[in-house]
Amino acid sequence: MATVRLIYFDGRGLGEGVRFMLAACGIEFTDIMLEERQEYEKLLEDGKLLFKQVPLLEIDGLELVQTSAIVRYIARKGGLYGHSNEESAKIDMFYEGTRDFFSYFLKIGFQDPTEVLERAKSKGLSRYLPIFDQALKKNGTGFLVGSAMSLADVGLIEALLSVTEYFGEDTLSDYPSLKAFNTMMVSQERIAAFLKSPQKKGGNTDAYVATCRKVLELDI
Ligand SMILES: N[C@@H](CCC(=O)N[C@@H](CS)C(=O)NCC(=O)O)C(=O)O
Repeated sequence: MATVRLIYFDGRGLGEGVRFMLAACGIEFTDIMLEERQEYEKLLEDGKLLFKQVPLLEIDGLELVQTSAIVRYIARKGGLYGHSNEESAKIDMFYEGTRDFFSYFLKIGFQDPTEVLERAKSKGLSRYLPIFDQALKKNGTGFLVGSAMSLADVGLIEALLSVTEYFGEDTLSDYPSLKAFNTMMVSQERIAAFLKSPQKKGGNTDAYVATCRKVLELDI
């Protein structure tokens, strides 16, 4: 089988959702972690980055960019995109909600972590935890859409793991459906294996932030 390569950084960022989806679909992949500006420039010269941005996923002879397009490709390939157009649309809605939720955590280290986490708590947790808890309760299958795991669930567990990592497991105490979802998802065989693997990245370190700034010449 051809090698699947994810070109990103040695950190979570936008790459982490791609890693989660590859793992959930049982697709082995190699993490290519950018460290130097020249590596990024070479990708540009080779015409691999349509919008001059990473993540880039090389899979099935394709060079995919734009995180949402990447995870949807993986979801369709792995059967995690519902069983009808209607289900796929609902999965999209929930998945985009998980991205808005998760985006609070992306800024850690690029902005003052205390302020980022305060904002995540006051704006993010207060909005999204009740919504996802109610959605799970209403669907009643343990999953967000239909009766099987989908892209939406993988997006949600990625966000929830950051919630419990930064704010503690007790944060979910008032949300029984979310709490049960969290327990169920982390014990799914492929997700459990991924969480223990070195491909699961830790929180944003100073080194990760510095590398992103250097390679992409960021002014944030
Ligand atoms: N909409 C794009 C955004 C990708 C993006 O902003 N990537 C950053 C790294 S996390 C990047 O490559 N920035 C370089 C630039 O925009 O010049 C996606 O979802 O993939």
